[in-house]
Amino acid sequence: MPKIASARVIVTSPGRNFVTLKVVCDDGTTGVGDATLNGRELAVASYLADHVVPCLIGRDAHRIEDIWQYLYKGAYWRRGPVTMAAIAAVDMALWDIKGKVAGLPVYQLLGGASRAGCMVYGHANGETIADTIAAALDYQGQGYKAIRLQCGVPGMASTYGVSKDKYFYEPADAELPTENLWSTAKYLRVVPELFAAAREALGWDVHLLHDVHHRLTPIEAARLGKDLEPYRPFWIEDATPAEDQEAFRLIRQHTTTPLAVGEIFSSIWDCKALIENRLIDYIRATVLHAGGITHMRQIASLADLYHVRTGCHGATDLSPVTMAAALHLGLAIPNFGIQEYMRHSDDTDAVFPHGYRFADGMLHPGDAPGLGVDIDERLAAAHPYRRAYLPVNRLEDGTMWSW
Ligand code: EZ4
Ligand code: CO
Repeated sequence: MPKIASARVIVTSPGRNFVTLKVVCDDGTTGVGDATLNGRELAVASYLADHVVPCLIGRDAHRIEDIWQYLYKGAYWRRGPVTMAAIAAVDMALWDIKGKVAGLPVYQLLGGASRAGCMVYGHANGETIADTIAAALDYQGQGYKAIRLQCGVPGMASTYGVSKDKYFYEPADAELPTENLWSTAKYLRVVPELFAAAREALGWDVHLLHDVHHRLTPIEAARLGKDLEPYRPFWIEDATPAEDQEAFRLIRQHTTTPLAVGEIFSSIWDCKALIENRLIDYIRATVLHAGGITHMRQIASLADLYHVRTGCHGATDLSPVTMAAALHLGLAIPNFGIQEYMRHSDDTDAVFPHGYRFADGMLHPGDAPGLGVDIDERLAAAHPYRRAYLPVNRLEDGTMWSW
């Protein structure tokens, strides 16, 4: 049995910050895990290096479940994004090791492929509706079967999800948080226009998605859901801040537009009531921020009982290690729904050589043993950490709001 000999935390910034755990076994087998928490990276790096790694040395790397329980129950302090990202990194690395030792890709260890590949959605965004439609047509031309649409709000200087670059949206862009302004009234007018224009230009054979990014009240979200119904969106995401889970009952009562939530959830306990009360259709928790493959698989199993499918977060702040782990899990589980795919920059891809491939609107994790992804530590060292924050958001009168 491979014993854990050492583990190191690698912080690198090839275009954006990533925290990666590399676990090394006494037989030389290595595994990688992603521990990136956007804007709070060094907290997880310290949690891992100072508090988790010392407890790993000498353990049997094959005992994934036991190590998960040891780190979760053994810390006394449970849940939370820092803790769960750290546990996730260890968990991903151990699945990577188990796959390499077995000579099998991780999806085979999880039960084998349930489908040909994982349907992904790309991000079409633009300052104007016309710009967003042009970007969406480009994705459609590349074979995407699902596209997220975000556009600027007339009268607002900046909007969530809208970037200058056509393919890369990178919100963590400043040494101190940028201040954005927000107007719900202006926003609620433009989104239905965007969807009407999109159906006109793209037709009905492509899934269209939208991210509200936690900004509406329940009744406003209900309004948006109703207004978008004629255009049959695949989902609206994070319609309201999900710590108020009862809010989703109100939205549900008013609209048949499917609801997705959970990218900032860190455990099955954040998902449980929403799933069991049938208040959502897609759960967006990820292997990275929700405790690794081991815990995310448990969330997906719970969701499956209630016809809730996965729609895992896959923004650029989740490294290629998380993307690979998500694809192995997504390929294997019965209730995979869709996977977000915001392509990484060339610099990021170079630091994290990986085997997953896009074809026909889907990503496939590949058949290399383990996760099929690694970190080039020499290259990583050439990209030192740079502090970077997500923006904050205020209403036009200065009131602090959710970003
Ligand atoms: O704002 O990943 O659906 N994707 C998103 C992302 C999140 C960032 C936060 O780290 O909401 O753009
Ligand atoms: Co989102």
